[in-house]
Amino acid sequence: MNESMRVMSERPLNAETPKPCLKSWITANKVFFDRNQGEIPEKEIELAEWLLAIDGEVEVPLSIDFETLLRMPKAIAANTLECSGNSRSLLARKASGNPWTTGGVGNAVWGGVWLRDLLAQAGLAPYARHVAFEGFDKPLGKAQIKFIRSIPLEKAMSSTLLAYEMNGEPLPLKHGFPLRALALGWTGANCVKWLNKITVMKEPVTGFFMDEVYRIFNEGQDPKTGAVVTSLSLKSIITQPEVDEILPMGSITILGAAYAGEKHVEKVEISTDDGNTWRPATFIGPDEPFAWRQWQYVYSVSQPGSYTIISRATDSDGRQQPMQATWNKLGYGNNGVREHRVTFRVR
Ligand SMILES: Nc1nc2c(c(=O)[nH]1)N[C@H]1C(S)=C(S)[C@@H](COP(=O)(O)O)O[C@H]1N2
Ligand SMILES: [Mo]
Repeated sequence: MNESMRVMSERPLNAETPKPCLKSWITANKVFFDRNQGEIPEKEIELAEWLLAIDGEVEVPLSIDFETLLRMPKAIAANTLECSGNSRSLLARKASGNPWTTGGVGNAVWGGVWLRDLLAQAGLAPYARHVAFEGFDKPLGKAQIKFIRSIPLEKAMSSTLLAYEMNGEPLPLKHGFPLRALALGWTGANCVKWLNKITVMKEPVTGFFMDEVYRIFNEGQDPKTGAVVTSLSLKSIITQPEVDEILPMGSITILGAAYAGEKHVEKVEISTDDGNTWRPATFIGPDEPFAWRQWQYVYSVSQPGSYTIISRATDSDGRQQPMQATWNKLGYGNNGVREHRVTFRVR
């Protein structure tokens, strides 16, 4: 696909997946959104020079080379990766951060090894509770703060992949070559790229990227007291038609995707009257844990004019996507039905 990415900043590189590419279940590597806090390494590291260190609250610290990783049993998982701030710019009340529309997301099939297999090799010490990840990208800005993040041990042991492959290709340079963490179903911030250091800890790691950002807090609230952003929120997006598209009268195929992080999307409904009445959309294609589901709905329009459609997802716990997002200072997790409405014209 020749669609071009919507670049929000060049250095660091932050760019959205092109809208038309959100219609495919797989998001191709070359159009997969980019989110960086620091500098993307200039070129691919020599695999012979790369080592993954595992230490901290372990019985035996390890140093793993790439060959060893490749010889371990391979794990494959589909996973929709979304930046915590995706859809931020669609919020009615402005929030600071990159002005993502709907393209701070993509879905891929990832190949690698389960983190639990490596942790089992190292052996967990009695006080092991958290797992911190560090990559070798260089920080930008005066403060030179490294992007270091930790996740709770339960997540590390249950559903965290260390991926060296993305959609059947070696992990591309800008997506973390040669290895990245993927806390399946959790936002991008929990998925450290260019991974070369894993530290098992008693407490969560501290620092700017854990305590000041990627937390849900309000104006005047101390960020540290806000909840850490983990699982993606339940959300549906309309990928066709596009906002302000002009279409001929007749049958209009509405397309979209829905995702729920660690939960399963059970149902997607469409409303053309701002939520007074809802009709079920039909799912199409794969239904995999941690991955989005595509849906369609055929809408017959026999009069020219302006039309607004909204979509609403329901998860396996019966929870519904909210009509309006809950605002927070950094605009994370915008999954509001109304914020994602699409208005188009028929002539
Ligand atoms: N080492 C490192 N890992 C990182 C980041 C980073 O800046 N450095 N950004 C994170 C954020 S906020 C997101 S949303 C995802 C984006 O992954 P992608 O660029 O492969 O889409 O990577 C995460 N992992
Ligand atoms: Mo992110």
